[in-house]
Amino acid sequence: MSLFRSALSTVSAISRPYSAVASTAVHKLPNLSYDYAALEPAISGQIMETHHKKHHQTYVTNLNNALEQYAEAERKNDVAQMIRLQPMLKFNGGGHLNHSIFWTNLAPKNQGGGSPPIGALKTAIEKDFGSFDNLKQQLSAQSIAVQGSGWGWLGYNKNAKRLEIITKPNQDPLVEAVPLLGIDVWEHAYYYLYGPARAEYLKQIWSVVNWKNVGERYEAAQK
Ligand code: MN3
Repeated sequence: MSLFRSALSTVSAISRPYSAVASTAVHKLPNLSYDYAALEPAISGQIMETHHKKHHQTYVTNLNNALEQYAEAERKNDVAQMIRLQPMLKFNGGGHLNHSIFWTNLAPKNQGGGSPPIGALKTAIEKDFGSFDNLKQQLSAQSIAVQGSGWGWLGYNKNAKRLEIITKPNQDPLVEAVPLLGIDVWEHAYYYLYGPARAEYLKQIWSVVNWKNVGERYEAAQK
C-alpha cells in the first residue's frame, strides 16, 4: 500500500511539479448508511441524493483543491496566499465537516430514527433544557431564525460542561463546542419538499433524528 501510494505521489509530483500531493490528505465523500429514500416522508430521496452526491461532493472537491493550494503556499512560505485561501478552506472544509456529521445524525425509523435519547444524553438534556420537548422546541426555533443559509447545532461546551444550542451562518463549522447534532437549514436541504416552509421541515426532521448517534457523540465528548 505504501509503495503504491508513493508511486502515485511520484507520478503526481512529476505531472504537477509544484503541488505538495504527498503531504496533503485527500478527503473523500463518506457513504451513507441508509438509502437516499429511507428518510421519507420527512426528507425526500431526491433531496438526499442531490444533497449528498452534488452539494457535499462539491465541498469535498473544493476542500481538496484548497488544501493543495494551501500546501503549495506553505511550501513557498507565501503567507499572503495562505491567508487568501482561508475563506475557501473555511467554507468547503466546514461544508465537509458539517455534512459528514449531519448524515450520521439522521436515520430511518427502522434504524432508530426518531427514537428519543436515553442514558447520559437524556439526563444531560433534562438538566440543561428541562425536557426533551423543550430542547426540540428551542433548537427548532433557533434554526428557523437563522437568516439566510446556515446550521442549528446542539453542542457540548467542555468548559461549562453543559449542552448548548448554537447557530452558525453559511458553512462555518461549530468550533466553540463539540458538535453533537447539526440541522442543515440551507434551502437545498428542504426546499424541493417544503418550499419556503422551513418551520415545517423543522417539525418533520425530528422523526428521523438518530439520537443514538448524538448520544455516542455526547459520551465521546466527555473524555
Ligand atoms: Mn447542506
